[in-house]
Amino acid sequence: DSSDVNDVVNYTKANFAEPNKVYFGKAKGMNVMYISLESFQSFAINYKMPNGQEVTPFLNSLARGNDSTVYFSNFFHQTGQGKTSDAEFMMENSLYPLPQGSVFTTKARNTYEAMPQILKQKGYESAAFHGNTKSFWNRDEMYKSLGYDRFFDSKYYNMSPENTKNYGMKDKPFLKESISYIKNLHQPFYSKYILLSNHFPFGMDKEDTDFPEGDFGDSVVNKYFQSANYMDQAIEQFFNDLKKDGLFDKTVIVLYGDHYGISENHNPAMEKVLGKKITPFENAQLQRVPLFIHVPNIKGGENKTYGGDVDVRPTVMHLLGINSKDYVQFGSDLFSKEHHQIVPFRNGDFVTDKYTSVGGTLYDNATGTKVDKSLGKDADAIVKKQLELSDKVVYGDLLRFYKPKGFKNVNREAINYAIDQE
Ligand code: GP9
Ligand code: MN
Repeated sequence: DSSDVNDVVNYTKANFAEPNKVYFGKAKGMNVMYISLESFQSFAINYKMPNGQEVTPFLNSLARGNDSTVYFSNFFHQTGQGKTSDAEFMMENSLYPLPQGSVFTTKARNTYEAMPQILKQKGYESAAFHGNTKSFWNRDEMYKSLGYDRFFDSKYYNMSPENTKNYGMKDKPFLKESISYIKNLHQPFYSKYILLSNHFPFGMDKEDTDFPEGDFGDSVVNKYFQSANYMDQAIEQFFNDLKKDGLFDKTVIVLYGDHYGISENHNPAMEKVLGKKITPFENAQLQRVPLFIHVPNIKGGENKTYGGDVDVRPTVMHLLGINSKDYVQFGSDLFSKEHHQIVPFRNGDFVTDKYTSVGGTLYDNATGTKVDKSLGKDADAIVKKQLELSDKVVYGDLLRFYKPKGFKNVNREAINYAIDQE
């Protein structure tokens, strides 16, 4: 009830990290785009095939700071069984997904105070783009609760056999066709694009790639590089289209890997890729996914701050000049000097800037060796507390009882994604 929500609000306010003045409001009034990079893990950034070819030359250029982009190299996914949808959930709510099952499928009717609805009050139109059926992960229900005005699903795309593979639209035609819808959005807009083609088991149609397969004795790992290279090209094409259309310089673009693509079943091949043994410690390090944030007119480059999905919402709100203090949030602004460098995983393991905890064993990040677990005691308590409070919010639908200043609830009845509403 409302006393439970008070505990949560008190906790999140007490842990608020003040915005960094250098970044606060840097992107005020600008458009926002989130691009979900399917199954994309950080080990592929700057990775070179045995013949010397970079897998993701375009994303590598962003990692160097090109196009006013900041690259977070110590960023981790925090997803559970809800995979892509869990990452979406965290990005927009700064809450954790559920310990079992998917919050999108089981808690879509809750009250949320999510990015699309927050920005609606600042005059933004919101739109989600996804080249597959709208009911996948129950998105058509959940997106209403998040406040999305528009949802461009498979009905809006040319789903020809050449344009699609197992999970729907291939990234190049998907982003190409999205451009015409983007141009018709009211500005400023808040939007997200769910890429699909770099999905397990990563096989591609021959005509879509001339990039070499890997030779690591495992078809999934071998094809991952090809498929990641295709996604890299699709993003470069999209950036060029945005530049041509004059959108690039008035848009914040957040690109993030949604979750791991290569599971522990493929460790023998991944050991060849990485040239080292994949211990429980190394497996936790492999949960790094890239986070890039393009902000017009800022100085780009690598940022080594440790963080995870829940930290993105306060980071972007502060870039847009909206103070997030009044909102229930478990993350903190990655640019803040007070940012908490503790990254909880959904199973209670965690990574900090110094230590990694896996199954109750603590490791030193610098050496990967076991250390006395009392060194991680404080972080462990924070991780447990955060997951527990977040679960209370989601299971108890507690945001019903708390409204941040100036926030207006979503009116689900006023939202309709049927194509004949156009
Ligand atoms: C499908 C996409 C892929 O819409 O979300 O599913 P996932 O990566 O979550 O298995
Ligand atoms: Mn996914």
